[in-house]
Amino acid sequence: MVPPVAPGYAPGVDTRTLIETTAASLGFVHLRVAAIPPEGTPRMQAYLAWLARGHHGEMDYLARGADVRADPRRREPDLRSAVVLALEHHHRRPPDPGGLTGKVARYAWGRDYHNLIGKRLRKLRRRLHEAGVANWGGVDTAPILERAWAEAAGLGFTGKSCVQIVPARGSYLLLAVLFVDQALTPDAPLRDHCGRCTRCLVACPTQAFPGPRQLDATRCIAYWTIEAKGAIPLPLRASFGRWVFGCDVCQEVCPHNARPPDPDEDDLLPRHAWLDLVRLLEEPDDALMQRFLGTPLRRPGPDGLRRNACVVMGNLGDAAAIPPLRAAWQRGSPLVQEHAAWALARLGG
Ligand code: B12
Ligand code: SF4
Ligand code: SF4
Repeated sequence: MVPPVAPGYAPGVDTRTLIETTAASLGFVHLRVAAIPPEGTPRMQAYLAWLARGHHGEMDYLARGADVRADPRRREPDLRSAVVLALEHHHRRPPDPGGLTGKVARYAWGRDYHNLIGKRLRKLRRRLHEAGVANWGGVDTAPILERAWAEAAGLGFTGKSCVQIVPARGSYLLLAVLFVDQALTPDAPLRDHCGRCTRCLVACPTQAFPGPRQLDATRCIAYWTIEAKGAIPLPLRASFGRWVFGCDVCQEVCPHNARPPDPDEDDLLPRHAWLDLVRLLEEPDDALMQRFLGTPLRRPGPDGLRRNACVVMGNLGDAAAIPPLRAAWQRGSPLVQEHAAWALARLGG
């Protein structure tokens, strides 16, 4: 249940307090503020270098809206401050059901955060408009470099794994950014808390980090199982292990995530922490998409999910996967057929 929006805006309440009370009433757990610097978005050079290296792969949408991403004032000239908000999704993984099942990254266990946070953000924006505060922002899909703003606002520090980490709370965060037309009191950025640790860089199953705070998405399991439409490169498949959607390895090994998980928030209950791989292969498209309605699991589409399921089945080394893989190889789409053939070859089937 989302609590109601904060009661009426009392004259004399400063804008930061209004934003903080409203955001807290909407369930945002973290909030920090950065001033928009004269030169625009922080870390923009690192972002452009990342694009130039082709580390975004097929995610062409990231190259679009570059002018607004570089400076949100190109969209709304009066914007002065960035308000960075976050929810936590630090949940306990349900026990391994065993058999032919695959793992899902934590952020995708429940309701799609685009909807969940988007709804809360719309309420916050409406409240600010009522109070005469012009604003613009979004969650994930707008051309906003969210982690760069989170770093500048001191919401977290940038781990060597690229993720934003709140000291003592961890990195299982979902971010949103709201720009406002007022000069709010900014927060100070945090210092680096990684020190000499390199666990994430070493643990990444596909060696997707060319260096600290650099990620080649074209090697990342999250990229291939969620974003990419085509065939997963052969040399990477065996490294995917049991990850059928997303990957949490670089976060699971991080000492900042060692605290006990939170009780589950209603909307992010771990409904889909493990997926039945045979069901993914056999369920008709409509039923599959209906089952995952309102969750991030719809993003790869039915054949993307089946492609991922074939890879995990190939990795499980269980002969029970051979009959469903054969069926997929006989009647699946060309993408699914090719991944089923790979898995069958790996299982000796
Ligand atoms: C594209 C994308 C991806 C791609 C590429 C990820 C990447 N590392 O760039 C893929 C599909 C691989 C992906 C994976 C994941 N993603 Co993603 N993704 C995005 C998206 C849409 C854009 C990110 C982007 O612009 N990347 C380009 C790179 C260059 O930028 P960046 O890492 O974000 O920016 C930092 C670096 O430039 C860094 N930097 C560069 N040089 C230097 C040098 C120094 C010294 C320092 C300190 C910093 C630094 O500073 C910037 C600020 O931190 C954002 C949402 C958004 N609009 O921002 C979500 C987002 C980053 N993803 C998110 C999540 C949850 C994930 C996954 C955890 C999902 C999963 N479990 O499978 C993984 C994590 C992988 C990882 N280790 O980063 C969250 C991150 C939450 C957090 N705590 O950080 C975001 C913010 C979505 C959200 N609204 O919550 N993602
Ligand atoms: S999400 Fe997984 S594959 Fe991607 S960088 Fe982190 S550990 Fe590597
Ligand atoms: S695992 Fe270590 S190096 Fe990686 S982000 Fe966490 S503290 Fe930093």
